[in-house]
Amino acid sequence: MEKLDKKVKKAVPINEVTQCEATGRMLEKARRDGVVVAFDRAAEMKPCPIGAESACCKMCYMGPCRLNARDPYGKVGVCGATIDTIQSRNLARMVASGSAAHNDHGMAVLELFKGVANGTITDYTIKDPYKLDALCAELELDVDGMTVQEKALALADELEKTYTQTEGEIPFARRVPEKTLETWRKLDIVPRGAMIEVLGIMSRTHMGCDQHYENITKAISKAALADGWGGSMVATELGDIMFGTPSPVQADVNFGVLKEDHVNVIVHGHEPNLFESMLVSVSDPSLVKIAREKGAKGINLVGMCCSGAEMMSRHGVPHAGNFMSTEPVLVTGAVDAMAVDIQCIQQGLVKTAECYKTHLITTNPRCHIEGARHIEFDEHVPRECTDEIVTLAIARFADRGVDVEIPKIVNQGIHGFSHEYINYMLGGSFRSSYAPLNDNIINGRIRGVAGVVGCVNPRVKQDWVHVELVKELIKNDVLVIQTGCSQIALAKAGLTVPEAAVLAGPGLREVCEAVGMPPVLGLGSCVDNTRILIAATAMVNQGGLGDSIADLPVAGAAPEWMSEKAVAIGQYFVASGVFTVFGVGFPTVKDTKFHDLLFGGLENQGLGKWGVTKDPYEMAAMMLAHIDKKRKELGIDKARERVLTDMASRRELA
Ligand code: XCC
Repeated sequence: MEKLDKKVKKAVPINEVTQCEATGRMLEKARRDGVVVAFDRAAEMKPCPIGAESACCKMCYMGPCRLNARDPYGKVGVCGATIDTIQSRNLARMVASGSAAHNDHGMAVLELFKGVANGTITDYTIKDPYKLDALCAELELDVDGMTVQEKALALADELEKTYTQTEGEIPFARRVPEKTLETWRKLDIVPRGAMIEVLGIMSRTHMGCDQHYENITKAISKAALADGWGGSMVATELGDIMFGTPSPVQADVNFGVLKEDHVNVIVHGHEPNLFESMLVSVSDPSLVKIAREKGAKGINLVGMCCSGAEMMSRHGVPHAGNFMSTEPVLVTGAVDAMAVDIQCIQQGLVKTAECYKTHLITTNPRCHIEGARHIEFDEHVPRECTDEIVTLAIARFADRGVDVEIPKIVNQGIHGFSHEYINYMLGGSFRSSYAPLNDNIINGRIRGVAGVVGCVNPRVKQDWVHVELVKELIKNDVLVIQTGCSQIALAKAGLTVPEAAVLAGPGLREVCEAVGMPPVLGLGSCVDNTRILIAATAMVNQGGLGDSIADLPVAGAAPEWMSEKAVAIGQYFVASGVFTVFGVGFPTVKDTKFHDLLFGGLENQGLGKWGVTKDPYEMAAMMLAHIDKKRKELGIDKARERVLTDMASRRELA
């Protein structure tokens, strides 16, 4: 077997870098095989202390300038830029990149949708015409008497404004609770369109332009909201219309979903179109026949990262693991092909794939990787790409030439809780409603709701912060909703099953058992964080919990974040009114004006605020304190004190 030359100098004990047993076992194997993965590279590469706190500026070439985070106002850059200007410009560019990534993804989904509507793309269809009708009605489109295709075109035209409009408000601003929207208008942070907001950030953060952190922060909020209520929301909603709105499905998660006697194909990335087409290819009788002729029992399709989470939530496709497991999964030797599209594709995959003779195939015009084979995916003829990948995988199966070692660990869970399903689950088909959720929050059985989302990051123990935080939250009667790599961490920890209700506090447990739901609801991929915004809006509209999202007893967290998309997501939650806590660290210098604005000032303006801590228990305490503060402001804190001692009311619910 081909091995990497580089030796791991500092082999950190495996139980310190991951809580995922399967990933840990494959790290051991990688070390035996002499293969270096991101966990090892992280141990070798200390984070730059100046960059970690955003105290450096490279917006021009008079520097780069480094300020002293321990004495932030002791120095300025060559141009005179202060620490607040430098940090806010840096954060603005992170948000611009994160928002651009989600908006680009959303635009690709919109293009696909247009093609389906105008008949130029025939391999995909409209699977949820009811949702199409509902969206047209919500956006007040005049579609009376139109065919499904015509309605889809009208909707596509309207939603295109999300990206291209340069004046006014993005279409889904209409969905925002009235008081929240009023606050945005007062602060002038309602996004016009994603392109102009992202372009605006790149322009104003150029050397010598916007040099007031408060004004830059407004632009940050606009670009972030253009992600959450813009591009990401379009991706989720049009994805539902084309591929089906999720409802609960059982799905298997972990490395044990790989099958030694099958051809194993992994799809890793973010856009659903490649994955949907691959699903068709792996079931094609002629390809299955060839696989069988080569000695395989069949073709096994498995997801990873976000498109995996999306496919798992929609169709129950098995999921092998989250971001930090993408290299270790190749160490099994069982992966015959890994097809990737965009975002979170580590370049290190090329070397690891080479070591284990796995085909690593890039498919998207905006993500080629040096050393990887590229087979371009075209929605007009999608099977040309996906069939070719399956054919390569079959050939590799027939001649694997490496040892195969699959950790036999599989965790079953229930996923696919869309907003529509939550509505139905709580209220039933004839009276779909959030009333039972709000009622149980008001009477105190449920203390509040927390969105726990986001990446895994080798700077902290993989999955551990997610799992400990969520256990702590549910123990304290907080209902947890999840997406992305976080959802996979909890699925591996066995918390996405109804039986996990035994780990919840008495109030939440009663509600879960009455409804038959897990205390942790998986909503899908990172663009599906918009389902959380929609759920929060439904809670406001239902009544009894205040007039804006900022009034709700809810909090958010990204305990192991790493990507710029995560920062954009965090900021759109904060700007929507949610207290949002990041783990790992945060790229600002404490006790500076910009930091204080993000971590407190925005809340005084009627928005949410940021928090940061590495410790999951402290994170839970911060979120609970915020939830309790909101309960008090709503005057429902007393109800909770009563309900926890009131056995009669528990029996009544049961
Ligand atoms: Fe983060 Fe989205 Fe990537 Fe996972 S895949 S590492 S952005 S949580 Ni979306």
